[in-house]
Amino acid sequence: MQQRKLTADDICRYRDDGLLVVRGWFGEEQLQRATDAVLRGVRRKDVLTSGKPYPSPQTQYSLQRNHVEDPDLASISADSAVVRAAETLLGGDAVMSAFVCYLKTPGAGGTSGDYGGSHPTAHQDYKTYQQAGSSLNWLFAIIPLVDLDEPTGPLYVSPGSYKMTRTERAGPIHRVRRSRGDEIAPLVDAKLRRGDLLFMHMWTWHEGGSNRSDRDRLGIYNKFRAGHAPPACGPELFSEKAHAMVTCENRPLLPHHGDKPLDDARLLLQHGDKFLLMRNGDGTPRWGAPGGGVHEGDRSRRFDRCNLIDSLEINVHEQLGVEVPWMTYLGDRDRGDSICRVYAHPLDQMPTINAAEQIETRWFTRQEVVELQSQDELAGGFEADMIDLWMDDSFTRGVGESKRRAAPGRGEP
Ligand SMILES: O=C(O)CCC(=O)C(=O)O
Ligand SMILES: [Fe+2]
Repeated sequence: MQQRKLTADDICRYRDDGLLVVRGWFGEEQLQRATDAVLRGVRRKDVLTSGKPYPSPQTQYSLQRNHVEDPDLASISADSAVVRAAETLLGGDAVMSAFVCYLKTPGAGGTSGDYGGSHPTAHQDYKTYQQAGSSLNWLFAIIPLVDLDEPTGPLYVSPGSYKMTRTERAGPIHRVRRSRGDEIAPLVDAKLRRGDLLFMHMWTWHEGGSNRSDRDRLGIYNKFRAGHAPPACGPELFSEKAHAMVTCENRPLLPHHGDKPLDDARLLLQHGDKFLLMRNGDGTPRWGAPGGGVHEGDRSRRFDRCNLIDSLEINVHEQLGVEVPWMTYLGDRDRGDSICRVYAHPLDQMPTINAAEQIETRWFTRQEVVELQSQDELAGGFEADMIDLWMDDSFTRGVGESKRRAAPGRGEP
């Protein structure tokens, strides 16, 4: 095993190129255990393969999220030297936002083009509608488990392409102007080999080649994000077991976890120093944030089941007659049998509220919400906490969108 710590030169290269390949990072024993774990994993029945058992030809198998419960996948993913290096590049504490492993059998195709439509084959994975992709400070830690050579399907990357994407501050959030595929430098083969480690910036354009060899193409494609840069469309929840297993020097790396269903989503609507709460004339007289249950569109996806923005858009429109084009994730609250997810949306102008029959609305200051809480007049009980989270400017927040709005008609993920 060679280098396990980034040098000043590595850090400069990452800043210049938006990617860094460190050769020979992993030892053979760790690689073999991970490889065996992937092969165990793809034989499981719950793997996402459109029902084709491994090894069917021309098929991509994905191990995601709770497959990290396999100890050999957990240990390579939470490898402390990898996490420390990710923290150096992210500029702060890192958490794991996605565990992903792909295995492509011979004949499987390459990755598809960008969802924005500006490149036919390459893409970048900053996406306002995708759980890990919608954070504003994240990177890939890619661990090829075979040589990604010409026949097996290289990973092509566009050095420096991340610099073409720009952000601008818009009040409490940042907006991203994603670069277009025709603005970037040509893609080159990253020449990844088994044992290497690739760090890749969230805005770097890339493309995975098709597998024209006679063996499997496999690797781990994890995402790490800065702890203060939550995913704008809401994180996936890992199992409690995964949460307990995936730690780095005793620090849990999976902050979003829970085995209960996410079945409620609420919106904190802010205008100036006021927040809109509503109550239902025929129900309990408590005041709560608008929102409610999860609609079919958000339930039916296999991936990104935690993006509840579409449901919330629908519910808020029904309740208040207000169109909310985007929102940003704040936090989750345990409600006993289930989990409630809360988003926020700031309004520049006071909206016209056309509340549904029976619904009463009122704008409250934070202090008034705190008073409602002390009088036990809040429906959720977490409304004041969420206001405090929203006002905490140590977080870097972006725009979260429903998939229906951001990428209509696009397949998974
Ligand atoms: O197949 C590959 O090597 C690239 C996969 C990819 O684009 C991704 O994981 O985001
Ligand atoms: Fe990608």
